[in-house]
Order: sequence, then C-alpha cells, then structure tokens
Amino acid sequence: MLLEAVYHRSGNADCYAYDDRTIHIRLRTKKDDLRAVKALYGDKYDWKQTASEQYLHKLASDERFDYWQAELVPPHGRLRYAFALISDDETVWYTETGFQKEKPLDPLSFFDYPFLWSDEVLKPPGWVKEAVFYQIFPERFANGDPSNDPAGVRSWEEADPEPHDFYGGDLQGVLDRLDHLGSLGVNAIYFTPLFAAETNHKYDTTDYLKIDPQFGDTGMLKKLVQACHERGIRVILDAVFNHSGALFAPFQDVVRHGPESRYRDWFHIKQFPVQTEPRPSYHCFAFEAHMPKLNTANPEVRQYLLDVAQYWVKECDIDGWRLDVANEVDHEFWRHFRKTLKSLKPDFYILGEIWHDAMPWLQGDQFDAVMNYPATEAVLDFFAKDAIDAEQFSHRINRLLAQYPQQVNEAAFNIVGSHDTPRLLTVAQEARKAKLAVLFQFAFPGVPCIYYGDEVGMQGGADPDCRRPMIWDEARQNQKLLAFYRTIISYRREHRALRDGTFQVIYAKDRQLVIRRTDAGERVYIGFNNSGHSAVTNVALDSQAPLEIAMGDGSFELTDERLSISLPPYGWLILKAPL
Ligand code: ARE
Ligand code: CA
Repeated sequence: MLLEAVYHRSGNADCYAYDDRTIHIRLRTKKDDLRAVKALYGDKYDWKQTASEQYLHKLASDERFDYWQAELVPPHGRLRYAFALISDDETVWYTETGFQKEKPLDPLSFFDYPFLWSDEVLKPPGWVKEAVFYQIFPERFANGDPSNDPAGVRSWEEADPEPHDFYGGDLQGVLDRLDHLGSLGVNAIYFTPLFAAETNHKYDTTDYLKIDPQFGDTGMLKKLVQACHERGIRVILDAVFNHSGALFAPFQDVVRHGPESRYRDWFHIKQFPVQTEPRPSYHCFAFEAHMPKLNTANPEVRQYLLDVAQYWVKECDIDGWRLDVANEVDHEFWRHFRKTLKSLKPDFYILGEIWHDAMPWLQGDQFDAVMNYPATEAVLDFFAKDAIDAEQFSHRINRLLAQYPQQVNEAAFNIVGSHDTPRLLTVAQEARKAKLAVLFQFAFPGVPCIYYGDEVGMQGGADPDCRRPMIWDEARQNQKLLAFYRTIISYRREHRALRDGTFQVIYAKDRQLVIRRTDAGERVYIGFNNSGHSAVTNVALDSQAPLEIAMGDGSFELTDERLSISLPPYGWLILKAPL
C-alpha cells in the first residue's frame, strides 16, 4: 500500500455538505492500490451509540490516483470520521493524526466536520440543472432596429469583423428571433454586456445604469426579459465589476481633479497625474488603459456596484449575473454580493468567469458556479484537436470531477467555446467531430451553453473573428447540424439521468469512449468513436436490464455480462435501460 499517495483534508472537495442532511467525504489513494475503503464515523458527543461503518465507492480515477466517495448522513449534523484502507493483504487505518495498523478507538484523533449549517451549504438554484443556455453577443446576433445603429456599421453579410467594427445588432433583434431559441429548445440566455460603453463588446462600461443606446433602453430590456419569461426562458447578464471604462464619470473625475477628486479611492491609482503612457499609472484589466480597475474593497464602491446589481433585478427581473474577471475582485465583495442578491431573489444564479481551479469561490459564500474552461480544454483536446487519446481525456475529466463538490459539478457552466475563444467548428474543422464534442457537452454533469451560431455551423478563429454576425440565411445555415442540436437538446431535457445522474467513464481507449449516466429511473450509455474507422468497444456490464437504442448510428450486442458497441467512423450511440 502506498501511503504517500493517500490524501484527505477536511474541507473543499474532500469533506463538504451536499445538502441539509448529507456530508460527502472523499479520499485519494494510489491507482489500483486498494480493494476497498471504509469509513468509520459517528457523533463526537455520543460516539458509542452512533458509531457506524460505510464503504466508499470509487468516484473516479486518473492516471495516478483513485478517488473514493461516501455519502454520509450524520445523526446530529456533526461528523467524526476515520478511514480503513483495505488491500488484498492488509488493512491500514487513517485518521487526522496519521496511519495505524490497529483500529483506532478514540475519535478525538479522527477527522472532523464540526456542524452542518444549512445556510452555509452551497445550493445552486434548482432551475440551473434543468437549463440549456444560449450565449448572445448582442452586437452580432440580430439587427432589429436600424434606427439605433452606430455610424458606419458594416454590412451584416461581411463576416470578417475587425476589433473596432460595428454591425448594429440590438435587443429588438433578439426579441424578433426568440422563435429560433424556442425551436432550438434552449431555456436560458446569457448576454455579454448590455450597458453603455464605447466598444462593440461593451466591457468598458461608461454608465452602469443605462442600456447602451445602440442596443435599446431599459424599457426594451424589460420587455425582452418578460417575453423570455413567458416562454420559460431565463435571462442572465454580464456584470463587469472588476473594472469600468475610462469614460465612467468617477474615473474622468479622477483624471480631471487628480488627488483632489472625491473618487480617487474608487480606483487603484499608483501615481498622479493619471496617465496612460508608457503604461497606465493605475491598475487596469490587464494593461488596458481604457479599463481602469475598480477598488471594490472601498465600501462606497462596493455599495455603488451592489446597487447596480440589484437595480437590474428590480427593474427588469433578470435571473442571474455572470461575473466578468471574477477572480481578480476581492472575495469580501463577492460575499456581500451573494448575500444581497440572494435575499432579493433566492433562486438567483451567480456564475463566475474563472478559467482555472475556482474552489475558493465555490464554498457556499460566493458563487453558484463557474464557467468550466478546464473541461472545455479537455473536450477540445480530445474531440476537436486529437491532441490526447480517450484514456488521457478520461483522466482529465475525472480529475476535474474529483476536484469539486458534486453540486458544483452539477451546476458547472459547460461550454465548447465563447466570445473569448475560437469557435468549436473552426477548431474541429469537421462537423462530425464538432458533433461528438457537443454530444459529450450535453452528457457531462453541468449545464451546457451554446455559443450563438455554433448550432448553424458558424466558423471563426480567435477574438474578434469568433464574433461574426449571426447567419440567418437558411440556405447558408448547416441544417443537418441544427437538427442535431435540436435532437440532443430535447434528449437532455427529457432524460433526468443526463442532468443529475451519476457520471462514469466505463471505456476509454485509443479514440473510443463510453460513458454511463444513471439516476433513480434510468441508465444511459453513450458511445463515441472519435476516429475515421469503424470501431467496437467491449465493456463489462453491471446489470442485466434490457438495453435499447435511443438514438445514434451504431449497433450493440449483449453477451452474458458484456456490452459491445459497434460504431461507424465518427459515430455515436445512445443506449438506455430502465432500472
Ligand atoms: C482585446 C483584444 C484581444 C487581446 C486583449 C488583450 O481584442 O485580442 O488579446 O485585448 O488585452 C474584453 C473584450 C476583448 C478585449 C478585452 C480587452 O471582449 O475583445 O480584448 O476586453 O480590451 C483572461 C481573463 C478573463 C478575460 C480573458 C479575455 O482572466 O477574465 O482574459 N475574459 C473577460 C471577458 C472578455 C473581456 C474581458 C474579460 C475584459 O470574457 O470578453 O474582454 O472585460 C488563459 C488565462 C486566462 C485568460 C484566458 C484568455 O487561460 O489563464 O486568465 O483569461 O487565457 O486570454
Ligand atoms: Ca440596430
């Protein structure tokens, strides 16, 4: 037994409350080293009466480790626990003080979860798990009102946007096109910024309380949100609180009055006078002089931004905020943000933009979820770029799942691209490869979001090329791809197992992958053949329940305890079994 590989530390994803009754504990061990892991647990004040044992199950594995999990319901909300590590030839006990051969008797040395506070449990809103999001970059989705177009707009048909171009998209355009979203089957929209700003992307806010006149006005947004709600579509907006635009009035006041400005502490001015060359004399987003960083630790700024955040909920009844550059804003600001927004609207969704490990923001006091870029990168590496094989892919996504609490995985915002990345189809080069990536996205725990236009086969490289005007001409849309999206969206919305079932990779070799999702009523197997030749995968079957094809283009055979799936080149197959 390799004890050096064993890791557990109470907290984060290793020991957390999943809901008001259940605590999940996890343990990492060397891959294939142990036959079983058992938890010994009970209540610290009533040990003799409450001590129980429960086996952990293998949650996931990567190239070096197995990750085990048990779901425990402590009798009085308090949990003391130790692990028994069981291999073929020995059993070793593991407590907070270390390893020992004999079963530990004194729970004083055990790991501890002191008390389960309902208010401290991270509970993402229930509707999020049911959602299929659609991301809209408003300047490029649809132009419904030419009268508000900025001067010099380019023709909608010219698909080669430069960084500073305008095309005239607006909120009326979105309202006019809600049928497209309805027929696609999405039930939530994420809008990149809508507030007054200089640029086409509007990440440089000049007025947080005003819809950019190029997009419409407050009344227009209210009308749009209402129309969405009538169709069962939720709406979340982009909160750009890390920085403002340089033309934001308080920043202009600092530029004008220097150290005398009453807004001098609203920003991070390193040196007066305020200047932009050679580098800005103030903190910015990156080194972008037109995006001065806000001092969100200043109580006045904090209150100002919290008022802004509430204003749009009260005024237009939005359902969530996506938080721009969320990891560069202070944690205390986000704690206030969560309290304020959740007391205004309890099922409000708080989604952070963080590209890396985001555990510090997902402890229950800040965000409900983050944009799942680490999963995006794994999906692109395997399905789109052929940079890793199925086994490496399986290791990457398993490690991700083991790094976060289950409710975080269930609410993760899963994307295959965004306004900040090249488009899926451009990276994958072929629609049949892009389809496999999308199928995986819809079958993976978390909430899928479609970047506008991906569903009709739009292309585009890095920013700004990924922001081309939406293709509305049906003759230029990839109708087969669109039909595929509709089918997969409705399959996910109709099958609970894909939304909150357990997830397991049951086959991963070369370029073939089989995953399984299971909930109380159904078991779903999905096979992927990410190669140009036909392939057969053979997996040991865990149940004798009859299987049937739900959809896809392969076939299957059941022999005794094995399931074999045959798939054509770039084929996929969904099989389901009642439980
Ligand atoms: C402009 C140019 C780009 C250029 C960039 C450099 O167009 O070509 O690369 O400047 O500074 C907005 C606009 C962008 C604009 C930018 C600056 O949408 O078009 O880019 O403003 O004017 C990091 C941050 C992450 C951020 C990305 C872009 O962590 O928060 O960079 N994303 C948000 C929005 C953007 C927005 C801003 C922030 C600013 O979603 O649209 O940009 O408000 C690695 C790193 C990540 C990094 C990621 C992408 O994985 O680890 O930290 O994200 O790459 O670069
Ligand atoms: Ca317009």
